[in-house]
Amino acid sequence: MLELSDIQSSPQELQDYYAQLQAQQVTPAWIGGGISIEPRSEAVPYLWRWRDLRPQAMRAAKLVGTQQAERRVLRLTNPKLSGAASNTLVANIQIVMPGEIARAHRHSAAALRLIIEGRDGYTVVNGEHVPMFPGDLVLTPNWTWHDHANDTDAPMIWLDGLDTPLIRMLEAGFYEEYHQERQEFGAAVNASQWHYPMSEMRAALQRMAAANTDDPDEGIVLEYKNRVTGGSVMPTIACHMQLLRPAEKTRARRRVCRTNYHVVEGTGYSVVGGQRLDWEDKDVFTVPTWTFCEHVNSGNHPVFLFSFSDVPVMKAFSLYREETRP
Ligand code: GTQ
Ligand code: FE2
Repeated sequence: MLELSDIQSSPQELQDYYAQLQAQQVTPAWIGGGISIEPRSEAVPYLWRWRDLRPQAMRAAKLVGTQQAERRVLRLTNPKLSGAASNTLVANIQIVMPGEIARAHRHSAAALRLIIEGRDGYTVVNGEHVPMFPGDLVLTPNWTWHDHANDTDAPMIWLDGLDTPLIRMLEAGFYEEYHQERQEFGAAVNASQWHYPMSEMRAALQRMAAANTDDPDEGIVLEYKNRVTGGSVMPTIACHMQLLRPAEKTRARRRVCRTNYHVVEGTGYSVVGGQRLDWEDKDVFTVPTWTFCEHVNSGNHPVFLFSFSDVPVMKAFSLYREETRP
């Protein structure tokens, strides 16, 4: 008969054994925490208000130059993490003032920008001039050269999303400076492979709303499709834009991924892990993995909710799950 073995050791024997193992840099796997029955995040839901962020971005622009700061960036920091909004993806606010440039470099972290304020500043991506208008999504995939410039008369402020915490976890961080401060570039290219204008996204969502073709679980939401591959915008990051009609309330959903949201426009709230986050134009909030989340438009105008997540990473390893709360 085969059975579970039942061995009663003395506490002293066990203690001596564990001490020996420790001295040999070996750990018994049967003591201490191990597996959890479902994902539990160190990170917590959190909201950053634009009305608090904007003045601090303007202050940064007074206190430090782009000579001093490679990038003049404020990292939105999850209360339970160090210097990052989520475990895999950072959400940062960057400001480039009139007449300023942010010098050219490249890195193994992938980055996106969602333009918040200012119009007609630009990023040069691998020698291509990418225009920036409010709500536009600009990509700088990993190892692409990029520099930013603002030759307008108003500040350019945007939200940066990068997979730096993931890259750090994978110990794959590389970084290189370009041999010049700026790249050479030609005429602006609209809707290039690096550029997803808000005007297109808005029109596509409004068409969906008019046709009433929304999924009851998801609502009216579109994923940005990489113009070259047809897949997620970048290998590690997927981007979505959701339209919430006035008084619309989504069903509570949870997913195995980390998601950072940005309110492009509108007023409402999200209930994230039982916590209500009231938001308005340009606020940013983070949703940890496997946390129920529902969104409500409490205003009289449509809400446009942008989000970026690490779903492609989870899918690549067959780890992705999602569910609607029954
Ligand atoms: O604009 O190149 O927020 O390299 C963090 C790192 C922005 C950028 C960030 C970066 C950039
Ligand atoms: Fe960069």
